[in-house]
Amino acid sequence: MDFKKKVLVAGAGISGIGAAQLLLKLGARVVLYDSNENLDQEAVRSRFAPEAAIEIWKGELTVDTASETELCVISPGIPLDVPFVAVLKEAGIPIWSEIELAFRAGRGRLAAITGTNGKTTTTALVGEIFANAAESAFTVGNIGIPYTQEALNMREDSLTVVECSSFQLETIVDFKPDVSAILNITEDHLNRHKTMECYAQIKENIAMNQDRNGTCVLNYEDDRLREFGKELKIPVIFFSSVRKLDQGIFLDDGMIVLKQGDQVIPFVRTDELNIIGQHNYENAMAAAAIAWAMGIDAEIIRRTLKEFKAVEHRIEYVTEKHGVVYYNDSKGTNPDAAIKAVQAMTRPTVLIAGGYDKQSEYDEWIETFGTTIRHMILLGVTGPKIAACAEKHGFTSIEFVESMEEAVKAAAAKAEPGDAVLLSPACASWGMFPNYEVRGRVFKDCVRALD
Ligand code: UMA
Repeated sequence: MDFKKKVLVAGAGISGIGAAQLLLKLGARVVLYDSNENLDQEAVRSRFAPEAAIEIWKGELTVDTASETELCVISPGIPLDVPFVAVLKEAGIPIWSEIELAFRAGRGRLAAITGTNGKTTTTALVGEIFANAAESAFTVGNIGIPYTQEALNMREDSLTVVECSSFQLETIVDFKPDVSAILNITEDHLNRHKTMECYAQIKENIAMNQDRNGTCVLNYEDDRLREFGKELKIPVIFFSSVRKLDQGIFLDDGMIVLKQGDQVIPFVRTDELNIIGQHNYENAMAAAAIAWAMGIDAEIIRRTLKEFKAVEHRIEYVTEKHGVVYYNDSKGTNPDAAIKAVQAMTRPTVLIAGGYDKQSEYDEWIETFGTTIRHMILLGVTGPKIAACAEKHGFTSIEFVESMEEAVKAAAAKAEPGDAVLLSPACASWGMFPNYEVRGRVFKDCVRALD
């Protein structure tokens, strides 16, 4: 692959910087472009060697400037309907996802995981299995480490797992994992992808270049994915947490079991796992199936499943204060993820929710509150919309706050010994925080600062 060309990298966040650094190493001339007029160009420039062949542009992109470039590598957070993308398309410039570039530059074997929920936990779990199985292993992608940042460190014997968001899968071309997985598809990011059909199709792109040497791992309990799997022309491993499958991975009396042909491979009992809730059993099953399809020894998979602890921000235990247990589920960025957190609560719970508006519907989430959620504290622009929806469903114990600090103090005042306080917003963090990780850490800091 010839990278001796002028490449426009769109977006100067961590993906854009990773992509630009990779392209420079491959000999490209790079323009790092960001539409943010207030971008600190000096700070971005300082991420690169002084002699690096890079220009940094910000603001509006015109057809004249765009036409000088031969390829655009786009960051996931940039929607494809923004004006400068139209300029690039008009100039006939190919647009690659940042993961497409990394895939072409990387080496070794690759597992790729997508889904609306559970992908970070499953990716982290597969990453640990790979780290226990191989001398060289990488866990990259939406989980927070740009794939481009690590691509050139990969070797022929490396095992890599990449967490893929729909944003990243929207502009893949030849991206071809050895094993792909789609964990579930429920409503999310409709403000960007417009329809469920479009969102689902983008997720299904993950398997579009695979051939019979590859495998796709799919959730049998997701109607759309079950049909998708039946039509795929490549080997499929289905997983199910609710029924025993003729072929695939499922729960047999609390034991995670894989059946392939006449082979029956028991992995671990669910009570041997450190991650709780049915959705986590699904994540464990998907991870075991992915690792198995990658050729990993069953004993290594078993050992890692038993050792693995919950990832940060996903129903993460923070601390106990005055008999109240605090959980950080900042990764609950959509109603479906937030439902899983409500269902995992075993105590009466004070819920902190609200955030950026992705035009989600909240009815199903509020219907799961039952007797578990006894009070809700709302912050962010979605607060009034969530409150209106909750009141429609007869849930009225609601208060509004302006900041996370205020939310935590209000929750501590409301919670009684024996209760839980759960941050599980059902919304993205954007607008109030740069990302869900910062939101989760601010929450944890506020909790620790309580008397
Ligand atoms: N920008 C533009 N024009 C635009 C929009 C944005 O120039 O129209 C610029 C911004 O000014 C900013 C840069 O793009 O400077 C930000 O790029 P980005 O939003 O792609 O963010 P990165 O820092 O590169 O982080 C991205 C992912 N972010 C998003 O998809 C929004 C991170 O996922 C991911 O961890 C990282 O790449 C490494 O792969 C975060 C996320 O929220 C965690 N993901 C969503 C989710 O999980 O629901 C999809």
